[in-house]
Amino acid sequence: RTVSVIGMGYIGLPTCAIFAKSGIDVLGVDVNEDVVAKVNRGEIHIVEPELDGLIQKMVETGKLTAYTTPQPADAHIIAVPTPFMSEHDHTPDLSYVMAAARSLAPVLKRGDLVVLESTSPVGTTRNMTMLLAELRPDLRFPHLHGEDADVLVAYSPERVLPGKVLTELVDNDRSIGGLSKASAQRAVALYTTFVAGDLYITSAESAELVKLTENAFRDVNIGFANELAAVCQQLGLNAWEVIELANKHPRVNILSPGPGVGGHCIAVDPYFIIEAAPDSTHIMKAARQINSDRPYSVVRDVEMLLDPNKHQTIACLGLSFKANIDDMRESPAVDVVRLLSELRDVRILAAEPHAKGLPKSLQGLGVEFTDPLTAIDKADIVVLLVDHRHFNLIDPDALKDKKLVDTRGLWTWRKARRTDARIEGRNS
Ligand code: SAJ
Repeated sequence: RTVSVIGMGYIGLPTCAIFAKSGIDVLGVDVNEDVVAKVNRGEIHIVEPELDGLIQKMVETGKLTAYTTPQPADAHIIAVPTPFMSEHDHTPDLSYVMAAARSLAPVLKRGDLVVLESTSPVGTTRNMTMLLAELRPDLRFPHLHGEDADVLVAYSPERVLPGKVLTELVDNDRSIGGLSKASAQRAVALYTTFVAGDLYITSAESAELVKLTENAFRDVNIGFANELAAVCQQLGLNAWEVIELANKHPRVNILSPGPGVGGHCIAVDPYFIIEAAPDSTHIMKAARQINSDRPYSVVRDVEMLLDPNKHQTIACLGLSFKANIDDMRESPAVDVVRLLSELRDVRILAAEPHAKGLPKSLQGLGVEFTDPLTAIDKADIVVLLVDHRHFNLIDPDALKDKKLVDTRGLWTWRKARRTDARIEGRNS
């Protein structure tokens, strides 16, 4: 049996590795020639724990081979990006999915299974199938021929967390949305080769919305935490303390405030629901607004601490989009540093222990890259942007004479909490 995976990115490449590990011959496909050449040398172009060794082994044993165009196979998985059009136009950009379908169409044959894994607006799997049917009038597809189709089509979204991809791919439950019963069953048979979690069958449209819903849920909950942070700031209270104590309630579980929501999914996916149902998405829209305004409110907090008569140094700690990873793309921390660099009469020092230098978007803005302790030492104001474990270990004495903007509550609450008295419950 052969499986081809179209798109060897953050999801596609680990998926290639896991299928190959379970004994299937895998054909990895990517339009980027460098990626293909790299994979065929047993190397990888993304950072993900334990992926490099596994890819190397699978290529060496001949289980994984990479190509620049789709190849004949029994099952084809499409795992390409679905961004939105631009920063100002949040309509989904489906060109990668449709281009993948176009390139796949010529190699499709009777009995093949096609699974779309890319996060997609509701209806994409069906639209993609319509395109395949147009390009291959000699084959029957499930949107027209139901259970009598020649090619089976399904949607099954990944839900893995960057940094834990190889374990979550195996352990997480999965939704499988078939365009027909037979499609769903074939997709279930495919994923049982490596998924240890449960597989739930539904329609392609429901599965599409399930994926979007998961990330919109998280965005709304982070939005609630960020709104609470603004309320607490107005009332002179510590948001992290309020949240921690509210979370002692057995049915309350508030997430953590921060400088905004980054990454490639949570700040994007809610728009796919909002676009589809603009009149019914008040909470999702509000959360998006709150979360995308956060970098500006961090800058306002810094401005309040600035002395207008002095040239001051601001140390920004952390540039990645979340704790303990090196990924600085779509990072609210990077947005904050960029906005701070526009202020007058300030020197900006940025530190990111997981990186060797500034990301491209901060180069040429006068921002200096340095290590955290040097940045703190030279700073009048220290802005903590990412709750890396590394920053937890910083000696509080180093921060003693500094003005602090702690966007993650790492120093101002978590440290204080350790020394606070807690009255133990009777059963403890
Ligand atoms: N964040 C907060 N406060 C929190 C939690 C997160 O401000 O309490 C921020 C983070 O700092 C980061 C952003 O939100 O900037 C997103 O981080 P994340 O850890 O919530 O999520 P991602 O983007 O790494 O991965 C998410 C996951 N989705 C959910 O948890 C519902 C993952 O399971 C998905 O597979 C992934 O999106 C995806 O690919 O869709």
